[in-house]
Amino acid sequence: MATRRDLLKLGLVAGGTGLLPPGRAAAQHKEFLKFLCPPDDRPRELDGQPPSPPARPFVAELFVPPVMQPVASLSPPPDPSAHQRYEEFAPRKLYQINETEFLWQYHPEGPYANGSWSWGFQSGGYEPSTPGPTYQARYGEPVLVRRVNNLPTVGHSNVFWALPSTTSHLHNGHTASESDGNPVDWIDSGEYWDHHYANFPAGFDPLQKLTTLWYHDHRLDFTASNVYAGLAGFYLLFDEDDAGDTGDENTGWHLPSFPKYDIPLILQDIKFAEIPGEGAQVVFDAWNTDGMLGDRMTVNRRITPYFQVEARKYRFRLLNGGPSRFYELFLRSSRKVNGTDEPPFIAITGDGNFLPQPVLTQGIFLGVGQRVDVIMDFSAYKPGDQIFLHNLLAQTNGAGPSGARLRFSDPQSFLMRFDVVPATGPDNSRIPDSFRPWPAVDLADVKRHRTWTFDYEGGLWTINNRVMDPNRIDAGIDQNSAEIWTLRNGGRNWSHPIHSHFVEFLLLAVNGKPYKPSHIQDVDDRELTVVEYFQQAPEKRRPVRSFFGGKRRDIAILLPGDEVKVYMRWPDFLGKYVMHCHNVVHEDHAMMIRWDIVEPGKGFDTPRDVPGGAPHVEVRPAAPTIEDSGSGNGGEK
Ligand SMILES: [Cu+2]
Repeated sequence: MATRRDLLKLGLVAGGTGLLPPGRAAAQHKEFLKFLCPPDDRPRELDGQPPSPPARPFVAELFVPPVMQPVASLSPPPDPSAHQRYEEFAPRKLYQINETEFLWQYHPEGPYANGSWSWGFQSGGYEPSTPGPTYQARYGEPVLVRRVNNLPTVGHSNVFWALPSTTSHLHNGHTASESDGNPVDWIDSGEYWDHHYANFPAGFDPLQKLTTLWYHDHRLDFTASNVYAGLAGFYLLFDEDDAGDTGDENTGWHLPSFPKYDIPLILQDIKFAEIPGEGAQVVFDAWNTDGMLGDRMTVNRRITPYFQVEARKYRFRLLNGGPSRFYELFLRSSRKVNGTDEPPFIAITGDGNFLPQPVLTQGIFLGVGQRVDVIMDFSAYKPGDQIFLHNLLAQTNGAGPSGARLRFSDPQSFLMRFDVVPATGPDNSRIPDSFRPWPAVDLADVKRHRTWTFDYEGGLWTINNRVMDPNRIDAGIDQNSAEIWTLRNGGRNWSHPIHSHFVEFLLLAVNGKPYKPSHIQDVDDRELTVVEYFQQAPEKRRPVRSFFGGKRRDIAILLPGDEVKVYMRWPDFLGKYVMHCHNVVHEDHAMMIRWDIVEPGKGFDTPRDVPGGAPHVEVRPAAPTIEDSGSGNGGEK
């Protein structure tokens, strides 16, 4: 019988584009894989597959993940030499989080009632969950997270289509390479990895602060399956003192208090099949390399849930958790309030950062991995009123949005329902007039220009005609320098949400036109600056049609034929990172590059092999086996 290591290798070879030089990979795989990626003008339709078992909407209650609690100590203690700048940012809190397999109840009725096999996270005295517990992190408060892989060994998990070999990326954390959750820094069942999150803004620039981050699996070739299995959760970064985003509505910006009135919502579409004797189980299509769509819309992994809200303001952190669907979100209320039954959102962030000013918007567009925090004000509603969250973007295949719109009445458009109940106390939250300006673009620091073209070749998803090879460095970036990257969609029909790790970028141009963040186009098609917008009397303000994020982001949406130009700079750490398509099915097949931050003056343009014989997996700083980790599977000894 094959050993676990053999199976892992087999898994790698099967997913395998990362192991071969690009030319050989393309040549060898072309004959076998050409059917996987259809021609540009013929994306494969996913309709026609048997639907998931029925599930009545608004029967499941929204799951709100618990808040992570620190532990007093870790045994063995963390190894300071495994981390960059560890002593300088000595952890002030220690956490332990365990990756486990469990039955998760997506819906309380019918074939869903007994639960579906899932992977997720468990910590402290909490039950395991997906999404996992939410970190309440703070600038100025470094933490260390010990992540233990307590999943069953290969071949022994009920989630048979994912790989119990894991690495966890803190999406868009400003994180040292060894703690970033690089795709090759994986651990197997029974092992652990220490992540050091220093929690300071890039370049110590307060304008580079972040707010809504999330953690998710990033295993090379298996990201889609492992995130789809449930390995995701939120990491919320608050400001360090009594100013700004404190998490307390009585201080700073007075945003609704965490965690009671500040709630993260991960949107994921899941496909189920009813298995005799096992009920509804999650279906993963390993043969589909276009992208996967589910027909059951989940919020925090409950199918179309309801949530009781007090008649007051809330902050919701909307996250598109993939794997492949794009969303455009709208609200609809059961009766007209303030003259409308289509209330707007008040958007306060785009991806990981605060906007200069809040934006009133009718719709919110989210590519996979993107976040927008919104304030929703239920204070004008009466107990018994209902507000529905809809997705009106139609999508029938992995190519991206079809261009058609769903109607509010379409059952597929419903994501969740907010049920208004009386307020239980005073609402001391406010909506500030302004947050933080964008960080500056300093063109004098630009050392290089690079162009990345996202396309496909021989059944594989490519960047600059190459597939992912973790032993090839596609870009060497001088530490502390800035660069301008042009991200180009080479396909005529495919949409790609492109994510680069470590720092957020500033948008310079979209399709050749300079990006003008100060301009908003409202629903009456008037163009006006944010300042002009807010100078209007409140009753004269009209929402924007749809909010696509601000100037600063960590994901660039490349719709068919799009080209965007972005500015980035890379201070503080050295080491290996990645850029990839966040349609995680594209990422796994193998639309990803490795780029490294190198010492100033040692940067390079032409791809080169990893020095020193290019081991597939580099020497790992900290991954000893935990004896008797308590889950019952314990891993190999
Ligand atoms: Cu893509």
